[in-house]
Amino acid sequence: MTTVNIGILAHVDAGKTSLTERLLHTAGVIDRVGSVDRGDTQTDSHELERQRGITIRSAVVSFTVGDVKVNLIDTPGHPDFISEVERALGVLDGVVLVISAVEGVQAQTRLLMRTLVKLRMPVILFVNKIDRMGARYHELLDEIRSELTPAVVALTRVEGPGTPGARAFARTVGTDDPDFAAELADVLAEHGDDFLARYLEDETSLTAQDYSAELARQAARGQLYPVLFGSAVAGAGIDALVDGITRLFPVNHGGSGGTLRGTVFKIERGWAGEKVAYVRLHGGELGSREKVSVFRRDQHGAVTEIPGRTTVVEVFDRGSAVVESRARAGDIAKVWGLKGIRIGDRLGSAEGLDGEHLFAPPSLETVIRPSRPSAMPELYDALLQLADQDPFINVRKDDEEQEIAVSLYGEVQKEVIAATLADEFKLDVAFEGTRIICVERPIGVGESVEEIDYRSKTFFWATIGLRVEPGEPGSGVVFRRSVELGSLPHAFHKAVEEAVRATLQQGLNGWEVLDILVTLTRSGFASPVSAAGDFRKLTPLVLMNALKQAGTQVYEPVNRFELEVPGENASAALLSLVECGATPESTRGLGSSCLVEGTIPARTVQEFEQRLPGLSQGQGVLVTRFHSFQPVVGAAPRRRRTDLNPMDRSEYMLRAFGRI
Ligand SMILES: Nc1nc2c(ncn2[C@@H]2O[C@H](COP(=O)(O)OP(=O)(O)OP(=O)(O)O)[C@@H](O)[C@H]2O)c(=O)[nH]1
Ligand SMILES: [Mg+2]
Repeated sequence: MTTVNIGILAHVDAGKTSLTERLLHTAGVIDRVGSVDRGDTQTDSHELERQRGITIRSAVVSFTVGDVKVNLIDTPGHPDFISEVERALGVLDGVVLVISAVEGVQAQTRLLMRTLVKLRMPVILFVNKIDRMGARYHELLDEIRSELTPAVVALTRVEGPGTPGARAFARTVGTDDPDFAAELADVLAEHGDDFLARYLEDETSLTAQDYSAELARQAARGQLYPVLFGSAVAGAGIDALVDGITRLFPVNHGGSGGTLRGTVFKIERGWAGEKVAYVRLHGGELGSREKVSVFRRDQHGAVTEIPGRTTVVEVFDRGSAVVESRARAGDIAKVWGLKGIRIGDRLGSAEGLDGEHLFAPPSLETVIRPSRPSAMPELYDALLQLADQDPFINVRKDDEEQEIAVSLYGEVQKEVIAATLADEFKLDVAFEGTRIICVERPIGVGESVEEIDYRSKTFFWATIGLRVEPGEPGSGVVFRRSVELGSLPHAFHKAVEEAVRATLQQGLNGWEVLDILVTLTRSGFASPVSAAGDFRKLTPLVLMNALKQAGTQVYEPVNRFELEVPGENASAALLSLVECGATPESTRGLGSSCLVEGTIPARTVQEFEQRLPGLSQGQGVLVTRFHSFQPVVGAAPRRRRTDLNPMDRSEYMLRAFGRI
């Protein structure tokens, strides 16, 4: 049996979950089509998803067509949960990108399609909701060509769009659709030289099978995007979609040779609170009670290998059910027994750990407090468990201030975190507003030295000199030494480097310091009294002194935005954007709406979002994503008045011991 792993992606409410349900029904996995509106679908299985009628976490289901097993990942469409989409994209063979036949191409659709094109991912575009009033066919195809990609061909035609009885029919070469062959040949010619040559030589010699084979070849390479129309709710056009999924995407033949290579893309808690990892196998095999190496990149960029052993390995079998079995290349497996497992880990091989993020990380953060102050440890523990499922929330704890902060994409995600803490952990929490995450960069050069003082009683048995200066843009933190090699034992050197990186989490204004070059200019130790701890504790003091001399500039995040509003509201929207500090760069008509693109400071996105329904009769759609950092003009925002950075802590200790 062959396997294909597909993802269903789209903007919010396009019908991904409804389509998943319909596919499961068509494949005979479920007897009755569940409904998002009733809250009884297979993939929106969490209480919160059912209450809200939106998908929050991606979910895996499986069905079989002929001898092809299809593992399907239903993803959330709301931009606050884009990290779920990112993780799914790393394990897919193909994507069904859903577009509503009524609402058409949305800003989120453009963002997703751009990413899919960049990844060269095979994509089928499925235009859903042809049964709804206002559904379009030719106009929508034009919209797809101009807004997404010209490399498309419609494989279905529609009768009665916009009516409950709308039906979709597969277009075939050489029948009652005389234009189809010419239209298909035209798009196939772009990437099919041999095909084009044969077409030009004698087009009548090409059979329907020739067209179909060339179409499958180009679709599987992400060179051509077939468009299918249908309705998830009414069941129209689904057979053609199933046919496309099994014929147009590259399938895995399940060879079991080679070394184990797997990607962990989802973590769940089992009944007893144990971790269950969802793993896509790219190579090799994995079974129950087997030893496995887990590879991970730590926060300092080093790859670590952690030994583990599986207890149970299950593969998807029909629907969301799983059966215990050996997982083979191409499979998606649920793996029990790997205790410390995290999202993004690799099994068997470190290959693929270098992957860059496809979408920007969250640019907002908030402090969370439990309503019962004594529940801080429980809250921290609960958030760490949530971070296993979504590491982007990046839980941070300040012990001295008894504060916990998390990173966020937006307000809906915040509400979901609060509801999850209440439902699953019985914790009531309050948030301390949402603020943007800034960064600091050094603006000059600074240097500082602390020597072991043999005459007076030295507090730290370590000599450290550090110089800081601006690094290359995008270089993060670069640490190097100018002191001669071998002068400092490895353990001490490592302690300095680790302390440098930890200290730079909070610069002069409390923000992470980036694009900085730190050089170890002096070092010394007193044998045998010096210990790594001396270096670890003294480094923050020296580094922060150097940083103070260098000075830092605080940068705030700026997002790119795409705003779609009804034409008549465009000027009001533009005015409001400018009031929010945005820079609109282009404006163009899109049917009866207007599309504005530009940049907006992340700090005003929320304010603009609140204004938008009022100035667009609830019809405006705004999508923003991180673009760059820009220097903050005027007073630099400090992370928290209460934050004691490591420098202050060391200084405090030294004062306490009478050293300064
Ligand atoms: N008329 C009609 N309504 C549909 C169709 N497909 C989905 N819907 C409705 O559209 C709404 C959203 O459907 P979902 O399946 O939850 O959409 P989704 O893309 O999974 O949404 P998120 O996961 O929250 O992004 C529901 O009210 C569905 O009943 C369709 O083909 N025709
Ligand atoms: Mg959904």
